[in-house]
Amino acid sequence: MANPLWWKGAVIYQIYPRSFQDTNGDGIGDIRGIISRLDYIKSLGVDAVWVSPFFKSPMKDFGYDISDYRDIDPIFGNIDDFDELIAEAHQRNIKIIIDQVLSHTSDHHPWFLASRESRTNEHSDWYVWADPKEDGTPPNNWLSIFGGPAWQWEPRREQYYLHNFLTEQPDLNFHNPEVRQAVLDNVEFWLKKGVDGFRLDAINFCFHDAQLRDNPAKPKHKRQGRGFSEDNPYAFQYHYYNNTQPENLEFMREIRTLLNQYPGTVSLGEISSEDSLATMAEYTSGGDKLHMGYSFELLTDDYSSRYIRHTVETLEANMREGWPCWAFSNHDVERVASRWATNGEVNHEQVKMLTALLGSLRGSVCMYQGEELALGEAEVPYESLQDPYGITFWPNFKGRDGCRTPMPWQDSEHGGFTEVAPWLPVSPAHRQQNVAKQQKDTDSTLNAFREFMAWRRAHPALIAGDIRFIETSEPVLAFYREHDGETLLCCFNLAAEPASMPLPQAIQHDFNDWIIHSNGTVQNDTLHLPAFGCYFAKL
Ligand code: TEU
Ligand code: CA
Repeated sequence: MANPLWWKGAVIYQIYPRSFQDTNGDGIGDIRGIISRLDYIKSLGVDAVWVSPFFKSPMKDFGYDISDYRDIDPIFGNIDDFDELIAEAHQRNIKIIIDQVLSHTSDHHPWFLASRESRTNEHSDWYVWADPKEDGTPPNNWLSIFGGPAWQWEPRREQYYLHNFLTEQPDLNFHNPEVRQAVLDNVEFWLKKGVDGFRLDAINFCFHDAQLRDNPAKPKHKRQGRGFSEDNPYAFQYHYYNNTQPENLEFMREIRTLLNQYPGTVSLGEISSEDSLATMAEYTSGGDKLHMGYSFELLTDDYSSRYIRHTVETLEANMREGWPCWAFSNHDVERVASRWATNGEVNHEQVKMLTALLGSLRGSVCMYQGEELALGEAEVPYESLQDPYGITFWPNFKGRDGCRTPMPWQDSEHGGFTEVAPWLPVSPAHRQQNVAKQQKDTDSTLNAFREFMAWRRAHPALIAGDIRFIETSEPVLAFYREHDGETLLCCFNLAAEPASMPLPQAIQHDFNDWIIHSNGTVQNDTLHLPAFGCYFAKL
């Protein structure tokens, strides 16, 4: 029987479908493109893919604004393509996790089109509507993440509606039980199709503060990280949606109850609150809420062993039944190869080390397409910009297009992604790092990725083991992973210069012959690590 706990310690490969592979020559990736690359995905040695939204959408936020939750957008294909994707993936023993954007819909969704018409119709209470203040201004001071007030005026109702993101992404009113039921019915539609789980977009945004209280101000030094520009006022508020709303936890239970009817399916919640470590623990506690929480904490600019250790240890201390899920990159943040570059340039040895580090943390991990190729953030000129978030805050914040440019499969004009001008240009630097070239190079990051993932699979301590950190000084990070009598020592040099640490315990053997990027040497109880070196050993 298939293992229902397959997701514990799984490696999940995130696909941004617009930019993965085009098969019908319109310059936009599609589901058939994913199918055509399943053998490549299999070759990476990952357990699952998470596919970003491909549902019917006006594409104001590139699919995170959904107008039909049960259909595929024609840009990406049709429902038969999706069925085939599931079948072909499952045949290769790859699980399929899909995105579910529950907190808001598109403003083109029939629910919203009805709701906006009047204050008295079947859907009038399905979104968050509020009267203006006496002077006609919005009901409170809430701001949208993407800029400006979180309230948009609707003349038909003479009321404002709430949108935490774009104005084209009105927030559903989760206080209304009919809304929750309708949302869960949509989720079940995909469970019946045979998906293996969900990445739940912005799941802590579902419930708003029913009293509509003003958000309190936040001191400047406490602003949220992750590329938020200093002049985005959103960063200077505490937000009521992520103050423990008991209703939100109750909704997590409703989701879990549904998933329990489909054994082996998993929920991975994207929780981006101010105190996301605590919120993650809460949302995954008790064994009756979400299975996994997606951590934002390593998507930040902070790159030091102290920070990484502190983050992982804090989460470990908070988390009980829940299981963490770590990522260094995704479709919303600057690619890690650039973000953590130590001298401003992508370094392939660093990326190999980071792959080994991410794959050694306790928890599941998400690797974002192109991370296996050491792709850095692409330069997207203002004229080519697509992301509305970036267009608003340019040039202080350049938006998310730099991590969303197409996959470079080969060294040709559009990198083998498409035959025509793609929706975002393929980066010339990425073309040099293409898949075909890296396949042939035994020393490439792509082959190091594969080799590491294969080795990881053979070591249950790395998948299921406990984690225990060792006292080190910068730039070395070191910990044990322990499972079933096996103890592995994992050491990483985060810097571009050699480093060393005292070896804490005698070792049985190292794995230097086994994995190319385990390359430390021991001399008189001291471990010497080359620049961006790693060391794996058995105690
Ligand atoms: O992102 C949720 C979220 O919290 C974002 O604010 C994220 O932190 C920000 O984009 C970082 O720059 C999810 C999706 O991942 C994102 O792509 C969507 O735009 C957003 O929800 C709205 O659906
Ligand atoms: Ca296409």
